[in-house]
Amino acid sequence: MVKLFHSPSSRSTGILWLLEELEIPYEVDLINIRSPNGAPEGYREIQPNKKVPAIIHDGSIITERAAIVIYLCDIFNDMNLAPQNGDLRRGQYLSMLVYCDSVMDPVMNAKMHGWTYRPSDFSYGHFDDMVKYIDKKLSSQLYAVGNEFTAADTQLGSAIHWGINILDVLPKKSSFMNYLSRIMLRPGFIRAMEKDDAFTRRPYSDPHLFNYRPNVATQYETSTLNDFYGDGLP
Ligand SMILES: N[C@@H](CCC(=O)N[C@@H](CS)C(=O)NCC(=O)O)C(=O)O
Repeated sequence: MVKLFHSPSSRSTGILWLLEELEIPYEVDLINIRSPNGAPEGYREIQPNKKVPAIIHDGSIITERAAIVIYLCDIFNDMNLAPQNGDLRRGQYLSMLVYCDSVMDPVMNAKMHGWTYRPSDFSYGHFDDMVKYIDKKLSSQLYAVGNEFTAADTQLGSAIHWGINILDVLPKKSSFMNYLSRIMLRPGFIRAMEKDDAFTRRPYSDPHLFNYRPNVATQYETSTLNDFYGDGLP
């Protein structure tokens, strides 16, 4: 059984979405990253920076979103969400997964916080280069890797969803909006949003007694995507 360490409406939501797309059983342990001191200190044993997501599977702890996606899809690929070694798309798939975390995420945050820096000084470069690259890609293909949905779309889709619908930092380019309308209507995305919505109304684990709470993911109240986004649904 996979256990996901998760905080609702955060970077771990993309992994929750992936788990829904994979259609595998999983448990969720809610981690309160938003308390004044962040996640409980004991959680550092799972994630060294006390960040979500993290997963435990078969006694292994896996951290970092790209690594979690690669790990899960290499083991659970019944839904065919990850091009395997030998598939010409494998390189694009891996590159996009890492690009989402190591370029898109930091440049969007730098932009949001109004940082000025020399793009050549930082590995993630310039926000505008990222926008041009992703716009070009999504103008010529339907998904992150060609015209078929892959696990990379749970990460690219999450980044674009956050960038447009939550942080309002990405331009509403037609390539981005069309892509969002494709991915946000997926049953896996809708289920993940419904669960996340229900999680926001659940009490967290006692921060002083960090423990594993099994099966909370299977007990959730239902809501609709419209309830979640209101009029903001693209
Ligand atoms: N490098 C990590 C970053 C994860 C991350 O930034 N998580 C945020 C969630 S939005 C977090 O847990 N922040 C809490 C904190 O830093 O205290 C990954 O890609 O998995």
